[in-house]
Amino acid sequence: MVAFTEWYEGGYGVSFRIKGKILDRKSKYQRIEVYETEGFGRMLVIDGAIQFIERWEKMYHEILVHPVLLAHPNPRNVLIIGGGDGGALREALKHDVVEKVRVVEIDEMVVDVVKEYIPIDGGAFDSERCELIIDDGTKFIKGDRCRYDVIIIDSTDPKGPAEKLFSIPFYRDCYKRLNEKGLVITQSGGAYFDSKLSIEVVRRMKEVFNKVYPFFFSVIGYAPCWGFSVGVKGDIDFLKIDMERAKRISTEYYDPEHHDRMLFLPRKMREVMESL
Ligand code: AG3
Repeated sequence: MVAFTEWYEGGYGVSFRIKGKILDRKSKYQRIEVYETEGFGRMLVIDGAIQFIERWEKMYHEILVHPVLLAHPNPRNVLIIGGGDGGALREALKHDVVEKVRVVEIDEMVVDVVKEYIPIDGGAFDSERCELIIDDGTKFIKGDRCRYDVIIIDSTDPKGPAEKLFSIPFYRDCYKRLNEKGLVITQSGGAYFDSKLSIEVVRRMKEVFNKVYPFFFSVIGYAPCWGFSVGVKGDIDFLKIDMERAKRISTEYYDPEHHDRMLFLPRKMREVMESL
């Protein structure tokens, strides 16, 4: 039996049986691999970390995109940092009020590989509402003069090129680039096998944003209970969403009817988060 396993601290593994390796390339920034899994389609792995599996990627991309877009009263301008696979872009474009989505991906090879071998963007990169920029997100945001309603940080983990995307100076730059009111969401590691990261992201975001909402959602392919953290600028209440707009969007995993329940945290985690 051939399997691919991603190991977490302490020896916890996330494993898939595979039919074969489709691709193994090194870019300027990272190692990119694509596998054919036995039962769930293709899988993208970057520097040994599972990024998504075709069959399950919506679990992550829906949760990363819809809660923040529906909590914003009028999200017209969206910035995605990372997200070179186009999954978050595809979900963002489902919102008819969104006029423009700019994707800033550091590694062009990710875009090319996914387009050719696992095109989950479903044509989203060809949309007139999308602009793809190949650049380092931290550098880009410093020189950027645009304002956004929502910023989505769809990055790899904070080892290697993505490390700066988890820093206070970067969160400050995001805050500056938001309109008067706005939201930022970032993936923030597993609740149990990366808890230090989940906690640290919230601590750092609290230094910058007016309000921070951490939550966890199970994403097949990642460690159990994957972390997401939302930072709010202005007086947006992340617990309230626009149900009218929600009705116009089809989802498999994110359930607008139970939006607030998504913020339930395991007890210890809640206590830690509240103490920050
Ligand atoms: N988001 C990657 C989430 C982090 C996965 N981490 C891990 N497996 N250790 C980027 C890919 C989806 N657009």
